[in-house]
Order: sequence, then C-alpha cells, then structure tokens
Amino acid sequence: MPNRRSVLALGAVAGGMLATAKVSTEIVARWPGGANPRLSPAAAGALAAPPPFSVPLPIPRDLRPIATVAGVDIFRTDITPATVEILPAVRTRALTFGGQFVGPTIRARTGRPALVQFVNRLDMAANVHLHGGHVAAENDGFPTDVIDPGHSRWYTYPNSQPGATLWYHDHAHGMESEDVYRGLHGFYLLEDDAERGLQLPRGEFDVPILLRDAAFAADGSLDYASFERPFLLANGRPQPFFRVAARKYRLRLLNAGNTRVLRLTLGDGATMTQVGSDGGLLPAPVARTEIVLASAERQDVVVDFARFPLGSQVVLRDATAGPVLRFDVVRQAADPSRVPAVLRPLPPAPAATVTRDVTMSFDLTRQMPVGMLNGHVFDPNRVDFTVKRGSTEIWRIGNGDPPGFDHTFHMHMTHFRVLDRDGARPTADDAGLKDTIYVPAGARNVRVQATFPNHTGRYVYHCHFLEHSAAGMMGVIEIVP
Ligand SMILES: [Cu+2]
Repeated sequence: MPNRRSVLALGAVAGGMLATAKVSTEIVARWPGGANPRLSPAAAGALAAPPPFSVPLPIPRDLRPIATVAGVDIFRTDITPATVEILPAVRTRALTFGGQFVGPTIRARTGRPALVQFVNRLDMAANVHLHGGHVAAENDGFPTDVIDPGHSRWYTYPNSQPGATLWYHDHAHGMESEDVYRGLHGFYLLEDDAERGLQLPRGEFDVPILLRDAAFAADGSLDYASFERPFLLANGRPQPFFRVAARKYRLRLLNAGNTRVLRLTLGDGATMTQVGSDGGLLPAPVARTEIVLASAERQDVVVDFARFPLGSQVVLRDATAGPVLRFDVVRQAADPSRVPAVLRPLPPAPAATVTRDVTMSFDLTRQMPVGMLNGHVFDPNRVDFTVKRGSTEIWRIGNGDPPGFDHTFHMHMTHFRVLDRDGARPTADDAGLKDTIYVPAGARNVRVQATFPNHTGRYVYHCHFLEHSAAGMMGVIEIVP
C-alpha cells in the first residue's frame, strides 16, 4: 500500500540533491517532466524485461450496468487493492478499479445520463475524476472531496457533451500521482448518435489502448520512487502483440503515464488517420505519421491494416521507449467501416471577454521543490480565478521554468481550443477540442480559448504531470452565475 508520506518521495530525493548540488543540470534532467526519462539498460528496473511481443494485448472488459432506471444507466465498481499480472509470471500489488490494473471500460451514450457508484475498499481516502467530462462540481472529484475508506459514493455523469474518449482516475489531494501510478485509471467511452452514423470502425474494431510507463522493484512491486520508468505498458502489459484483421481499426490512444511524453510512429512511417482528440471527433480526418501525446492526452486514429500484406507485423514505436505494441495482420475480414471526409464541425467560438495568464513553475529554492501556478502553491480553500458561467475566456499559458522542465496544462469541466503557441500556429497535436496540452520548456505564451457553460462551483486546473500537481502545481476556479 502506498504510504501517505511517500507521495513526495520524488520531491524529497530531489530536494536532498538540491541542497547539495543547487539546481544542477543533473536534477533538471532527472526530475519528472524534465528532459524525457533516459532509458539506460542498467537502470531498467530490478526486473528484466520479458522478450518483446510475448504477451497478447488485453482489452479491458466493459463495465455492465447493474440496472437501467428511467433511461439512466447505473454502474458500480470497487476501488480496491488487487494482485495483478503485468510482467509475465510476476505478481504485482496494485490499486485498481474493479480488480483490474486498467479498470473496466465504462461505455456511455450522449443524452443518456450515467450513475456510477464507486466503493472505496482501500485503507485510505480516494476519489474519482472523469477526465474530460463536463460534470457538476460535486461530481468532479475535487481533490479534497474524497470517499473515505469503507464508504461509497455515487457520481452523476450527465453525458451532455459530444462523444469522446474520456478516462477516469483518482484525484485525491496530494495522492493522485501515486494512486494513478499504482493503477487507478480506466476508460470512459462516450458515443453520440451522429458519431454512430458515421460508420467509423466499431465493436471489436474500436480498441482503447492505455499507454503508461512503470518501474518495478525486485519483488515485482511497482516502484513509485524511481526516477526512471523503463517499462512502457499497453493496456497494462509490456510490449504486447495484437492479432488484427486486414481492415480498418479505430485505436483510442491514451497517455496515462504520470509524467511522460510519447512520440508514436507506426511501422516504417505508416500513416495513421487521426479522427479525434481529447474532446472527441475532429472536423475532418488528418493524416499523421507521428503523434505526440503528453500525459493525459488522447488521440483516436484509424489504421487500415488492409494496406499491409497478410502475415505482416506492424510495430507501434515510441521515440524514447522503442517498440510498444505489435499488430500482427493474421486474417481477412469484411470491412463496412469508413472514414468520412467530414466528421464533426467544431462548435462556435464566441468572442472572449476575459484574458488570464497562468505561469507554471517549480520553486527550486526550497529544500523540497514545490509546484506553483502564478507563484502560488495549490490551496484547495483559495479561489484563484472567478469565472462567470457561460463566458468565454482566453488563457495564456506559460512555462516559467528553466530549460529542461516540461509541463502540461489541464482544465476541468470544459474543453478549449488552442489558438497559437508563442505567436505561431498550434501543432498538429493541438487539433480539435482539448482539455490537456503539452507546455514544453521554453513555451511562454500558449493561448487557449474556453467557454464555461452550464455548471457553477469550484473546479481545478493543473499541470497533468501528476508528480507536479501533487507537489502543488494546481489552482482553483470558481464558476459563478
Ligand atoms: Cu508540470
């Protein structure tokens, strides 16, 4: 079980080093979210990696509703410790939703509310945030709004937004980083009628793939304190294979790594057709050969395996970790799916009436580095910005740290569009409606525009490198009528 005190283990280690070495380049390089983790074989965890492509890709099971009442689907699952197999034949103690290292997938329909009861069977408080969900404040998993051990909580998800690849994870104050690292993550796939009508690949050909890194101690336990997390897991397994038919698949790629930037390519530069991002479908498909996903970002791509001869092995690679997942094209199949030229127009963007600045940085002068937004450490009782419901705002996001420190930016309750990055066009990875973006070192003014509809109350915004948010890089907005 995670020790509450261990949440800042990374900070403590780095802090000790800081005291003796000041802000050395070594620390910058090793701090999570500094330069991408270096993968030295000597540091590749105490357990050796299994042979590549020796385990199949698991698909997380769907969570079945326990009832449907008046058009509302009712779900229930546990937040519970469990022993799982991640590395082959190695037992690993994890924190899970429903006993699975990648929690059960909740499938929901736009216009059809869902009620989910989470039963906390841990010996510590936990909660649930539906990442990308437009939900009332009391259902958003505010960091101090937790489920005590032995208690349960109903979360109401109105599903009043367009279809999108969402995910759910713990957000308990100061613990989210370790809790998510230990396995409290799962998919929430929202579909709307218009999307269904597009005939994109569906059913078994619509595959959620949760990517995250990990380190293991010699006893098989997840090593949270390690700076280096050499294993990149796909749906909780190292370098799995996936047998596919020679037809189109929709792959829902999620980077659920705590503090990681993925640069993904397929085969020898094969094209992936991006159809969606954080907030759902793009206006039109976009051909991509490399996808960059910072922590918590999602991209949905369609890959047509009919382009490869039967018997082909097509490898998804990360620029740092190497091979991630191998697709084995093993059979023919009929393919009624298609990728239409028009997917879903973006909603209108009303003129912004408020502009705000958010600078993300560490206080590196302290014994223990703390995360800050605009120079303030997170205080759940302090409102940093008051936002008028229904208003549209432009936020200028800056990375205030020295070279080597990357950050991400995540806003709860709504989606935004990226207007520009330091005066230049957004990247291809910024396309569509976003809730999380990469804010690398040197980024000083990433402008995003958001509208805050429907709900009032207090929500957080933060760096989604979870070691950073747990160290205080988080703020509070209060949306008022
Ligand atoms: Cu950060």
